[in-house]
Amino acid sequence: MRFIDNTILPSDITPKGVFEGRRELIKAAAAGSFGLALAPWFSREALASNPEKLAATLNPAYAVKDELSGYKNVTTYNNFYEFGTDKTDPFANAGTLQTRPWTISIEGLVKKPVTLDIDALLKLAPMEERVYRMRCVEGWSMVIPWDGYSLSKLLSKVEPLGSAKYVEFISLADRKQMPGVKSNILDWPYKEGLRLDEAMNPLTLLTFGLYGEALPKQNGAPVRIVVPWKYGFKSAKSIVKIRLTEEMPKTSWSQFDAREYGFYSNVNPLVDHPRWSQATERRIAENKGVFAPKIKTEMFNGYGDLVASMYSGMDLKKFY
Ligand SMILES: Nc1nc2c(c(=O)[nH]1)N[C@H]1C(S)=C(S)[C@@H](COP(=O)(O)O)O[C@H]1N2
Ligand SMILES: [Mo]
Repeated sequence: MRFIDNTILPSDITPKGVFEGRRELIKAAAAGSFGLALAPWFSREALASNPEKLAATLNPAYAVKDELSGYKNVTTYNNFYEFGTDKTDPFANAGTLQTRPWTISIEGLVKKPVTLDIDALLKLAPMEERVYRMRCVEGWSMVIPWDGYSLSKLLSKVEPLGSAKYVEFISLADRKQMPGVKSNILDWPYKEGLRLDEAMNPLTLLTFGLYGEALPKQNGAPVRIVVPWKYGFKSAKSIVKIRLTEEMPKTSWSQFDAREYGFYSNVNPLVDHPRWSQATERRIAENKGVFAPKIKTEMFNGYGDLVASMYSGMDLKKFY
């Protein structure tokens, strides 16, 4: 079964394939090195194929003080089902993703629909660096410095109509570039959504980079959404379309199993996933790896002061 915390242990890595090319080598070494030291020849360039610098200014209002998870963990242990369902698959397989040329179309219930090239998007607003806590629904969490700007800056340019109530995010789905799209585990393209007020909340980040560099392909290059008070799957990667709608959009994970993955999916330690508790999380820190102690999960992932008012009067057990 997928979407369970299938922690990687060094014993999961077979020696076969270790010398079958650089990405394979790095994948095996990176996965095997949870708890081990990084080989000296490892460079950041080896972990990301596109280490283009982004000039971003730290926004201290949105920078948590928790220990960072470390570039290697952030870029080698994650989910991106378009490239496979194991935690090391995105890093091993995302090299085939073409991130230029790239456009995003913003359409639906807006006054000024537009298709924007990635280079225009990068210049649309000043780039900020924000350090966010990220909580995967599977029970692990990371602290990641992201680079981007509030999605609201883009949405206000297209002028949402009064009838717009939701925002849908659609990721690229190209079998030629994304080997995982051949499997039918999800209904492709990957689709996510937010209520319009959630999408306009300044915390919701249109994201182009991490650690001051362009997003590595495995983290959703060249542009993605980051919504830190919700479970990680709400933060759609490699998006090509943003659509404003009146009806609540269907999302890939709620289509997969509506009982397990609701539309809201706010981080909530009081609402368990049907198959596991959400009360605690394993915080992946720079040098702790899989042996990191569990910590208590916070309501709204600790962002309640910035987001709780959007849900006042709502039964969050019903609207999970
Ligand atoms: N298109 C797409 N976006 C996706 C996913 C995916 O499989 N496909 N996985 C989600 C999940 S489950 C998580 S936890 C985060 C991980 O983001 P990160 O790898 O940058 O930490 O991406 C989310 N966005
Ligand atoms: Mo996740």
